[in-house]
Amino acid sequence: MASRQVLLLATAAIAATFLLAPASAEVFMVGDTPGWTLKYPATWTDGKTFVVGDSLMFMYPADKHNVMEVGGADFRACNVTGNTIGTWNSGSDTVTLDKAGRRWFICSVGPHCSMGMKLLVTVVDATAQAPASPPSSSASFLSGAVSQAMAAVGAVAAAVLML
Ligand SMILES: *[C@@H]1O[C@H](CO)[C@@H](O)[C@H](O)[C@H]1NC(C)=O
Ligand SMILES: [Cu+2]
Repeated sequence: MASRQVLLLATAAIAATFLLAPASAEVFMVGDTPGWTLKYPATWTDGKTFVVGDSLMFMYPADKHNVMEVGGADFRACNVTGNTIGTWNSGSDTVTLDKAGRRWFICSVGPHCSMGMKLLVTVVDATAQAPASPPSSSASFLSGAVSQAMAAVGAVAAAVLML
């Protein structure tokens, strides 16, 4: 009897971890080790999921690069004189992904964009499928947590299919 309760508690704890995981915003270091430089790897976004509330941290020598947010057409053409949505140039810039959808970032210095300093992120909304009210009893909390964890897995699967 006691071991069944321990098992239930352990299961609830694991389910709660899944439940709480999407709430903690992630900070992504753009490009990881080389950062936002000419060595920025084109494959950096592979396998990553960007959720609303996460943020991008661009680290680079401020005298050599910058961060410019543009639209899709200007991104594809590396048009540094197109319509600018935002510009950052401190060398240590945090950009919060505050809404779902696509965002396009380039470096507007010289030919850097065409040399590979361009980043497209697709931001997904993980809270869209959260339940409206918190469950009351521990049993319904458990099933609620499990179903939300399943919903999160489903959302990621759907996001992957949309790419
Ligand atoms: C760049 O953007 C400007 C302003 O929208 C536009 O006039 C120009 O044709 C664009 N150049 C390219 C190469 O797309
Ligand atoms: Cu640059």
